[in-house]
Amino acid sequence: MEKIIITAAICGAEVTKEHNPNVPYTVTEIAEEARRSYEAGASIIHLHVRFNDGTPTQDAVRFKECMDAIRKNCPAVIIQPSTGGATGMANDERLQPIELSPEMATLDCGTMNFGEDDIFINSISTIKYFAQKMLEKGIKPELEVFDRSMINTAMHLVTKEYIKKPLHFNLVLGVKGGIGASLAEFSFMRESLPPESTFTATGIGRHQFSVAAMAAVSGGHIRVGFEDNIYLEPGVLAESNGQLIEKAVRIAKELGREPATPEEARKILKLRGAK
Ligand code: KMH
Ligand code: ZN
Repeated sequence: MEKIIITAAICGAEVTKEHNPNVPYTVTEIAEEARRSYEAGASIIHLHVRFNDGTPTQDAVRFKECMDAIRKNCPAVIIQPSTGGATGMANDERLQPIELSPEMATLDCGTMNFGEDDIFINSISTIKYFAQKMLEKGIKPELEVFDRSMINTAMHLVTKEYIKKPLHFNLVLGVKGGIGASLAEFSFMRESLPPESTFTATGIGRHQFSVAAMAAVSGGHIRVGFEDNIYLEPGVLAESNGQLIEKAVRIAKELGREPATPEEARKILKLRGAK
């Protein structure tokens, strides 16, 4: 079977040191968590950044500092900045990391309740605006879909030529407000993808590793990390993102999938830097 791309979502915008003291905030902490993830087998770092007090920011200067520090620790790794940021951020605030011309970035494909009180706003015109910017800069969008309807929205944008094939999706399962993470829900999402697209799957909270296994056996790729889950096993906080990646690698290998290097991942995803 094809090699498996493991993405490490090392920090996120919502999880804090109160949830798990090992969540990285500073540039050094973020770069160190990226290194641990890479050494454990991750080929993509999905990146949010924080100020030193933990406040999430999309500030381009802070992103550049973190990206430079990550590249120093693991030069080959693919860095995938978030354009989702945190709920409540304005569009142009969220888009700032695009100015750094990363190889990939996320493109969130719909509006939804996000947890108990927050609303994650992505109108169709917002998604088009983000997609157009990525197209102009040759940045491959990872299409973040939190529910089935968001796949329809992504396909609408393909028709309108805001997004070019081959498509790459991230099926995010288990956010409160989005689709759940059962096998039936995973299969429904997976079967709804257009042919020839690649996909990663992300299970939130206790669903992290069951969704990883579903992705591994069905030809997909895996995302794990503190952004989505802080536990190594029930009741046991992970000491680092590296531990979560190691567990994902063990699952993937048992299921016959070897982790892809960043170079292999670039080829599989047809990124602009692929050799
Ligand atoms: N922080 C969430 C509101 C993304 O990275 O593009 C959105 C998010 C998705 O994390
Ligand atoms: Zn994210």
